[in-house]
Amino acid sequence: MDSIIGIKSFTAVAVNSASKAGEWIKSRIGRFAEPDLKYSMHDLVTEVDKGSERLIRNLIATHFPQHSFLGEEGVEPGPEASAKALEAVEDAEYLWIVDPIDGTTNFVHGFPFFSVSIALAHKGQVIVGVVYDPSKDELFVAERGKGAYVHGKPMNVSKEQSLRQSLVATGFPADHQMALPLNLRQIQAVAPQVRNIRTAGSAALHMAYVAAGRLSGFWEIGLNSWDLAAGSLLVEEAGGKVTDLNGEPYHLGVRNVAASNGAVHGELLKALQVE
Ligand code: 2AM
Ligand code: CA
Ligand code: CA
Ligand code: CA
Repeated sequence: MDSIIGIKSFTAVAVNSASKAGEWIKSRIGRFAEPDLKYSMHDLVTEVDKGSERLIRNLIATHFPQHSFLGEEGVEPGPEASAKALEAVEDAEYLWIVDPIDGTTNFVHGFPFFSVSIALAHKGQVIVGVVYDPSKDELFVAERGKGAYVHGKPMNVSKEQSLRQSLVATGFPADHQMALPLNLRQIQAVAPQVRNIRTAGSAALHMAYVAAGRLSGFWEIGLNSWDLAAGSLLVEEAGGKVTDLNGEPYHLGVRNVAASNGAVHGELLKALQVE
């Protein structure tokens, strides 16, 4: 009984933090100082990313001061620093994993497809996932073993049985040396096999759309735990499948991800086997 009560209040805090941060982010569209470049000209951060993370971190700390916290803006840029930061906390009893704005480039350009992503992991397993889209005021919530919901309505993955009938999404990696060329080869392999491909710029929201049945599948390479943790639970609880590109089940260290309605997963992974 304890754990049920506990998980409920975890979810309430996650939802409350995501919607408060989302409202604030929305109020700052077009109202922020010149973005800083993090790793390259493709990697932006604004005062709004930092402010959103601070807001969420403070709200969570008020309720759960003992819990660990991993947020994108608290970590040095680059894949090595991200991997190290995750390693340092992934065995924590309770770990909050937060992307304060997923889709910063969209936020900066006023393209209304970005989200706040908040996950809670218990000993490395995601037990609560919340993704909030302030532009559409859509709140996606999942609790492990209890299903996934959009605004309180149960969500289910889509029913397509083959790639031919599938609408899938991907994301262009920021690393233009290795990852982007690989992604472009993947797109070349996948495009002829699917109905069409979308790439809208927020991995967390793409995952939520797979959970909601709006996309049959999604893949992206070079992501981090804060991009995927919340969305992974949304997809799983909506009846879908989340793995790495070798088909290994999702865990917090997965950087190259495939998510789908389950039925087209094998076909998608196969199509993605390019050099
Ligand atoms: P962000 O907006 O939080 O940075 C789009 O393809 C996805 O890639 C988004 O989820 C985006 O998250 C992420 N992304 C953007 N720049 C990145 C970078 N330099 N390294 C890794 N992921 C990045
Ligand atoms: Ca970023
Ligand atoms: Ca992100
Ligand atoms: Ca971010």
